[in-house]
Amino acid sequence: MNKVLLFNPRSANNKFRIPNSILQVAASIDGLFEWIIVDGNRETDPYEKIETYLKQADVKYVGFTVMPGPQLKQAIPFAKKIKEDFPNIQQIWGGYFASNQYKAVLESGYVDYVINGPGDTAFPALLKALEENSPIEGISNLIFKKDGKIFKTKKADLPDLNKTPALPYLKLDNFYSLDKYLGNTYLGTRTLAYHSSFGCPFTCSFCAVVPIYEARWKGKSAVLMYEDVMKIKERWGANAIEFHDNNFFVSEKRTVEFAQLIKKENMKWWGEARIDTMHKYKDESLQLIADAGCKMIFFGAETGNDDVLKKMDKGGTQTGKQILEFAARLKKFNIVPEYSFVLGTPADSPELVMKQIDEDIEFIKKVKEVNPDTEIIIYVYSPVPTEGSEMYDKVLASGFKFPVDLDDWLKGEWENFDLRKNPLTPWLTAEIVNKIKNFETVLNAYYPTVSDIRMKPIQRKVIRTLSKFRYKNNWYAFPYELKALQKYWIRYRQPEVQGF
Ligand code: B12
Ligand code: SF4
Repeated sequence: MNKVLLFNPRSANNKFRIPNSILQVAASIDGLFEWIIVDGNRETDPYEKIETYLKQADVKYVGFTVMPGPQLKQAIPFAKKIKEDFPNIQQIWGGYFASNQYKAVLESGYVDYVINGPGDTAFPALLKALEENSPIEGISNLIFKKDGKIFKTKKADLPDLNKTPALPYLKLDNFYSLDKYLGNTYLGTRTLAYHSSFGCPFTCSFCAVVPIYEARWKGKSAVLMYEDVMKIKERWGANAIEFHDNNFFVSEKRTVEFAQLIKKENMKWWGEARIDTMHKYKDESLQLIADAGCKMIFFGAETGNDDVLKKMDKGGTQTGKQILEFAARLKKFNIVPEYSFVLGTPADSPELVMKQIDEDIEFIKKVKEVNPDTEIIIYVYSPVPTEGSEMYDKVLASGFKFPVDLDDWLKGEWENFDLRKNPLTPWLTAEIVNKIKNFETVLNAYYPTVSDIRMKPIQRKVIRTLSKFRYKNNWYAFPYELKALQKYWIRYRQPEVQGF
């Protein structure tokens, strides 16, 4: 039987997480095909490693997982080189970038198939069909090119994570010691990255999860999650968990059950949620979650402006008032809210865009007043192809276009776009982008993130003192002194780029 090589391109400079995407894909073919993993995070020259494996003639398929941003730096040139050096190898891409930008990926000529969303049934089905030379048109979640045209098959129901095969941690450990995947973070010295659900039931118009999951969510049972976590705790000594779900807290019942189980294990944990969902949680549930080790929760606050929240299709119930109330409420339970804001959404005129940003800055400062522990993450709005949404229609009408050529995604400006730092959207002038960035610099200086555990108390004190005047007096322009300190002295790590 032909072998499969699974590649996780480099995504972080340190604190490498368990490569859950590729591991879940490996689980789906485990026992059916022999597979090999190459993790770009753990290799100094991953291409050399890939080449060595490919020269062992029985590897016929290479699967890449690709999210936008830095992973493209290895994904694109490596796929190109594999096509040149090993033209008989079939290349299959999956992950958020591949699914959302499938046209550029397939038109490149070096990627043969794209798995659109979960690969749990599509990937083994595709490999089987290719091995047997049978038709692929009936396989769900697949995108491919035939006779010069791109075909997209229908989406299957979400996989039931209670039934999908367990992740092959032991096999991964044979390739790369699992030990080194348990990072020292704000949560604990040995932090496990765990993914317990697919999708999200909402349809926020700026979110890349929407075109892939189409407002569906399916979670693993609390008991299974607990059992998985315990396996890693007992064998490898995990003492904290980062839940990598898009929306971990969708079900209060599941969260409470999990909290009851994990409470006695003395583990700290973190996950992502919605404010309107969690504001409906009972006080007893929030208390239990806190007692069970939940230290911080990431929320998409987005903006304090109710009209913009509506335009973002933020589920219909989130409001500026609620965002503030909830930050204050979480303080009582000693859970840190990590609020993310999306600044720079389209408006009818440049003046209105600027006005909105000024109001958002004011609002973020209000959040800090009601709960100074709130961690603030600022993104500049970078469009995702959520076809049919009002916001995306506005984006297209403005003349914005995604690159057509896959290689263009490697250009610096598109990397900044992916990192949601500079979105290249026609309505954002350099002045506006600078304003957002300068405010972010001053804010991060006055309130350095607690998640950067390498920062020394003296560094926090100095930068806070230096930025106080600027923060208090709304003077954000040209904060070069703070930028220099953050870059050269503190080496400030933004949790949204590198993780905790
Ligand atoms: C972990 C993670 C990271 C880690 C990477 C960790 C690592 N491996 O070292 C860190 C923190 C570094 C990171 C950073 C970024 N990330 Co990130 N990240 C995630 C996160 C939370 C989990 C990924 C994961 O493990 N999923 C679990 C697996 C099981 O699910 P999956 O990836 O969807 O895989 C399934 C399918 O997609 C498919 N599939 C995936 N790969 C493959 C491959 C093959 C061959 C096949 C057949 C199928 C297949 O099958 C899988 C099983 O069903 C996701 C959100 C999420 N919940 O997925 C965001 C996410 C992927 N990240 C995202 C982004 C934008 C980024 C950044 C680029 C920007 C940012 N500021 O957030 C940065 C920069 C990244 C960098 N340095 O490269 C976005 C992508 C959005 C988009 N526009 O497409 C997501 C969706 C978060 C979000 N909701 O916005 N990230
Ligand atoms: S709630 Fe979060 S994950 Fe869900 S669609 Fe909105 S932004 Fe995306």
